[in-house]
Amino acid sequence: MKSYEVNFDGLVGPTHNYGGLSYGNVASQSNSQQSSNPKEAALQGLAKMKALMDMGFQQGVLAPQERPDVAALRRLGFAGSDAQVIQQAAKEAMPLLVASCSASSMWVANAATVSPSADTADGRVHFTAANLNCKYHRSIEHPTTSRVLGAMFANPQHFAHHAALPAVAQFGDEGAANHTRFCRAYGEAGVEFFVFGRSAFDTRYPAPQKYPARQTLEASQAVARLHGLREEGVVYAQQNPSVIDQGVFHNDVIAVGNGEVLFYHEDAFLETDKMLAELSGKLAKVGGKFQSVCVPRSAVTVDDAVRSYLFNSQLLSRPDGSMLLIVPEECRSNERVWQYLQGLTGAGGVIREVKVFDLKQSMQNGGGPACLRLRVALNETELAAVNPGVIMTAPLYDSLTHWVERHYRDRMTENDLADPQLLLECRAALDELTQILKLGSVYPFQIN
Ligand code: SUG
Repeated sequence: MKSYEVNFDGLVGPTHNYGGLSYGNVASQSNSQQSSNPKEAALQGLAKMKALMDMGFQQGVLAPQERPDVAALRRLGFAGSDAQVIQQAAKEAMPLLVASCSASSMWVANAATVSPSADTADGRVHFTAANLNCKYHRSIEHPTTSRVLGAMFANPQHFAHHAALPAVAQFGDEGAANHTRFCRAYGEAGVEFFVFGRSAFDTRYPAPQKYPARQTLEASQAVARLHGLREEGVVYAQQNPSVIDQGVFHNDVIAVGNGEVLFYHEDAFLETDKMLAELSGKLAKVGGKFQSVCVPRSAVTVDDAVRSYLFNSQLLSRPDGSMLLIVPEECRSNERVWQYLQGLTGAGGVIREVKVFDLKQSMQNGGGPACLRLRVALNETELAAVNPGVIMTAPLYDSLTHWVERHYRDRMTENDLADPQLLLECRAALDELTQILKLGSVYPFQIN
């Protein structure tokens, strides 16, 4: 049976702004308070989806969330009508209003961890929504994420959904951004690679000194258990704490894998050789031949990687077995990174081509091409069971583009977030979106 990797991209929501909310994420911190352009952000994301679809890849779309999250503000003690809640928060606690307005659900690599059916004990595709418990503005995403994923992958015969892990730092889980799957073919059993930043219960593991490690070993292990993965099909590795302290807040900022290939920076992991041997051994047991492409620090520094997002790229398989790398424009403007990429694609190895996309609106909050997509490997039968409303087609692209043109503002600052009218605009837009994507009622304003 045919199988595919389907990339579901997060549609940027109408409140996209630069809130400076993510300590440890260099771009989020350094662009704090700049004015943003939600319309441009959404169109940049849609252009990437359309381009990948036109290249022949399977592409889907994941809906944004209701923001401002008035219910979240009410839980923090703000009361009255929706407009009063927003105005009171703006007056007394602007950072909380900003957090409740973040469009951060666009970075769907953090929406969930997904295990394809070939890896799981019950032969279903498993999803665990990420609790994103390290940052308040992200911790409020998972209830809606779960409803949206449930509406996209609704058939219980093929899809199993798990609620987010307990919402404490010891089970901090950031979803697919710290998870990679290696395989010979998408429909065959593979090896799932979980990368954590610290252990919550075992003090023998080192931890970063400056910035938080968002993913714990215990969270990754819990996800593997929930999904029914075999021990032989799982590898755990620790991220190098010193790169977290240099701004690598998720592993997908310093490594990306696809098929049998891991593309990574020399400083990405601890005990790299042991980890590579384990990946290679376990992949061999399911018939695969592991290949690693290491980028030496002499060619690209960790700082270059963080600024250019070289590794936050999408590594995609082409029909002839070679691979294509989708990188952000920032890679072309970094001389060392661009030179490295020229050498890489010219060397006759597995990565043959680089395509550049302008995703500046998202990049300025630390979200590159890989952050914007959630990968779901599906066989033909499973793909046919996905809600067809969320699979990208030329007409859907046109509808979504017009929808953005009609509903989005082209400038957003803190003052705009305090405007109660914004909530009404967002709800009107999202209500229409659920009809375009055939999601049913998934937002708090639709179900309460
Ligand atoms: O969680 N930025 C996101 C970026 C997530 C990127 N995802 C992956 N690497 N997979 C974060 O730090 C910034 C929001 C703000 O500051 O307004 C933010 O949430």
